[in-house]
Amino acid sequence: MQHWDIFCKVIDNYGDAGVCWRLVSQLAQRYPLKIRLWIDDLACLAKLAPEVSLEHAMQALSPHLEVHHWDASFTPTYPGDIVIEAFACDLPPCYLLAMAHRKIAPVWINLEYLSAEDWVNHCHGLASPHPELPLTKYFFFPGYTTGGLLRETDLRERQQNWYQQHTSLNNTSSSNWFSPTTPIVSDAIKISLFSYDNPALPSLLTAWSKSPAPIHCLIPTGQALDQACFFFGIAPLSPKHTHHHGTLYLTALPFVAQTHYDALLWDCDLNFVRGEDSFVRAQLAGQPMVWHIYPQQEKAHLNKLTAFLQHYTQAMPPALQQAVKQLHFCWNQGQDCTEIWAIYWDLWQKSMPLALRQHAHQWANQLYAQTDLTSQLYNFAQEKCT
Ligand code: TRH
Repeated sequence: MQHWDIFCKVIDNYGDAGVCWRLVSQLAQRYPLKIRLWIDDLACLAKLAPEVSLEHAMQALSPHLEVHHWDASFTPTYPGDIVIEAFACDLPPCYLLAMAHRKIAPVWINLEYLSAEDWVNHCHGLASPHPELPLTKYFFFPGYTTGGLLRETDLRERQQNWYQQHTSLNNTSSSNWFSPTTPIVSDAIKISLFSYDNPALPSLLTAWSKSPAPIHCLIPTGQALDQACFFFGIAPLSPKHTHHHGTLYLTALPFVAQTHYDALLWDCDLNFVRGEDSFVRAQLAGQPMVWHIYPQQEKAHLNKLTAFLQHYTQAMPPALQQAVKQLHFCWNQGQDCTEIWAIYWDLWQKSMPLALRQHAHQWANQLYAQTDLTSQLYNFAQEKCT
């Protein structure tokens, strides 16, 4: 049985663990492999995957999948046949040496961050020989024209089943997220908001509280919720509690397991997402979305954002294309979003009521037509083995 080692260092937030967890779960489900996930922050992983225990430095979650706490006491272990270094996290030096001493050198792959920029097309799959050891590292880029996106094989089916169940119950889906005392505003537009601290947030909250139609904003516990509560001058909302201001209903959500997060995206009319993994899930959900990109030094993230929007908005009618781009730039540069929100709202709800939804649906179809990341990565590794 082929043996895979996947190394993950959590820089901050949840994305590094989120991507690695999805990858190992999918590999373990699809292929006859023995997988070890080495991660330096078990607590972060356990938030996404509650089956992970904080008590055990090594735990077998299934016959094919082990989770190991990667800490300073890392001791040399026999390396896997395939070694994945997530996001250039630098392997432990003793492990690297052990790789070099294996009779057949492992296939060593650096799984990079997702980007729609052109240059990734040239770098995807490139080999880089180690300067001193008899090892070669390959660069694998997730992406729209490169290594694909993480996607479970049954995702679409689960989404369709979810819609069927909830619409057949007369659309009580939202009640899953709220406490029984929360008013269900039946005609409200539902918006999920998962973002970083953002100076633009007050302008959106203000616009939503003076909206032509009620808006129900669902915010997972975290930075955006803290910021929203501070803006309204209220004590931090406990999960499932609601603050009502003008036409805005703001409900705090608990941070749910990764397997449950999709249902929130499916349930909402518009999703504000961030980083990498929630951003991909929102696209696969086939609902309109706004991306808060992870800020990088020297504003490198703005090039990444531009490249994505170029692809994402290409098939939109020009007015919508412009509004979507502008909303993204205002939001990501922390500028006042009042005006652009009014334009976006008008196009979305009045002038072109179906255009955004249809576009989001078509975009998701395009992504589903592409081979997913796990299959591509597995095939890439097998090619390099031979
Ligand atoms: O949390 P993020 O901002 O993560 C990252 C990291 O900051 C990382 O360092 C950076 O490199 C990367 O972004 C680009 O955003 P992301 O990627 O969306 O990860 C969030 C994860 O949390 C994702 O797997 C979805 C999951 N999630 C839940 O499981 N439950 C929840 O309730 C919510 C809101 C999210």
